[in-house]
Amino acid sequence: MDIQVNAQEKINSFMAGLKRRNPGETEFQQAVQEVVTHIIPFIEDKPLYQEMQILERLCEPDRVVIFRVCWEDDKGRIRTQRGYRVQHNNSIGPYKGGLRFHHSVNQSILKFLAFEQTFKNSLTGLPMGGAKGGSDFNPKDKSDNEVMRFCQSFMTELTRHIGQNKDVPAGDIGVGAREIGYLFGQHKRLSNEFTGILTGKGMEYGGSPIRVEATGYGAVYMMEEMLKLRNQQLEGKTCLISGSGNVAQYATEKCIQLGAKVVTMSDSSGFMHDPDGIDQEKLEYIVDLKTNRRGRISDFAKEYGVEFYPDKRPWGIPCDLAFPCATQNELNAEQATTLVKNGCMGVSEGANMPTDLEGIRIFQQANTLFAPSKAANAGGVAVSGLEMSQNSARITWKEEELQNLLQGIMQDIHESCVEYGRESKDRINYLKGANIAGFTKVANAMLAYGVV
Ligand code: NDP
Ligand code: 2IT
Repeated sequence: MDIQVNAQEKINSFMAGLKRRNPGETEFQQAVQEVVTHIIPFIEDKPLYQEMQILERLCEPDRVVIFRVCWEDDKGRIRTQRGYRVQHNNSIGPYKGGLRFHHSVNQSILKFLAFEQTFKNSLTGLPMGGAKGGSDFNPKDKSDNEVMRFCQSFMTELTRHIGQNKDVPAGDIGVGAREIGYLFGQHKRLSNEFTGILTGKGMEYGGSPIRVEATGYGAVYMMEEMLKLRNQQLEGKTCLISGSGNVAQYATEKCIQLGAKVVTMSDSSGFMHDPDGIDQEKLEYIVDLKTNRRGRISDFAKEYGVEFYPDKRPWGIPCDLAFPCATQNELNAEQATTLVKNGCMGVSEGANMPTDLEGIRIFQQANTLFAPSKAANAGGVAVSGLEMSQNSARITWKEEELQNLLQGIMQDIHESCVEYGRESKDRINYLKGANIAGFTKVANAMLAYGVV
């Protein structure tokens, strides 16, 4: 009891200091809170971590680079955007993490993502540190030429900060195959070198098989592993998926392949409900609509005569399983309560931090299977790590090999969560497990380096 009170006081005091030093950065504060809630009690009886201020150091990014990005739009007007790269921690490998282009991007969001990435990358078992970057540039209403000019300007500065052994960015919201191509092309031109400085590249120029599919597939593999422990399987389950971008598309595909029924997808304008379930043909329509035609999910609802709910999220539809795959804080306590009430037995987070702190509490109280993003969506960066290995060796592995590696990595992550997160025979706190397993490897590397 005393130990618990003591730990709670330490958490409160730690968070008060963090909030003071990072004012207004609510997403960063939220991500840290989610982690220290488990790490502070874990290090209670480990004085070395405390003396060496490992947790304090882990909550301060190695550096935050902020830069101006100027570009010219199709009307000849000069536009000014802000670019970022948050290099959070490189104790176990080069900085690694995606780039996000979205009008909402700010320092708080990128610091939370880089912080999370450090734990996630550690969980994969591969040698990668944590980083994140991006810009408040919105590629959605821009022409291909505008996106190209923006990417070239962005890379002209970013190029100073990255390198195959230093920092290897990839995609995230608003950064897909098109943007990676423009970014890689500009880096190649500036450096006069062909090196693996980005992942998620096209197959013609150093990409890896199944990188596109990896995040969504991985989130479903994680769910499959959790269900197995309860003698359940995906087959026959009704699933809600939010988002309709890269992660949502391939989570849907894997659900379909494993015999589950996906009845919703969404975008920033609302969600559609297809009670018959999205089949492979409908999914192909959605992939083309969202990726190539850059359309809206409401267009799918019109085309297939299903209901579209403007400005709403899908969590009120009864389901067995939920996969939030759009963005942070898209699932709150009220929506979590509705999901539990409607019989939802599992949640696997394809997006980063989609469930807020209160929502997580509701799932944990109800003993809902809950795979937090740093574990559930780690398949994407894991295959990015494998892309780096292939680039270093200048070879491409076979697709089948990568499929097996991805599945194996997700199984290992699940096992680590169970090892560190088991609270009783039938209760596993996957968030606690992921936090402690992710922390331990990075922390021990930091101890080895001394005070740096
Ligand atoms: P995409 O840009 O391909 O798709 C994003 C999807 O989310 C779109 O449907 C978009 O709708 C929707 N969305 C974005 N912002 C909002 C918002 N504020 N409110 C409602 N909907 C929104 O991105 P990804 O699929 O790559 O990324 C989705 C999530 O997965 C993010 O949290 C990302 O960090 C995470 N992730 C991605 C990985 C990857 O490999 N790509 C790896 C691990 C995690 P619209 O079309 O209207 O913009
Ligand atoms: O959040 C993430 O893990 C990603 N956007 C993928 C990062 C990567 O380097 O592949």
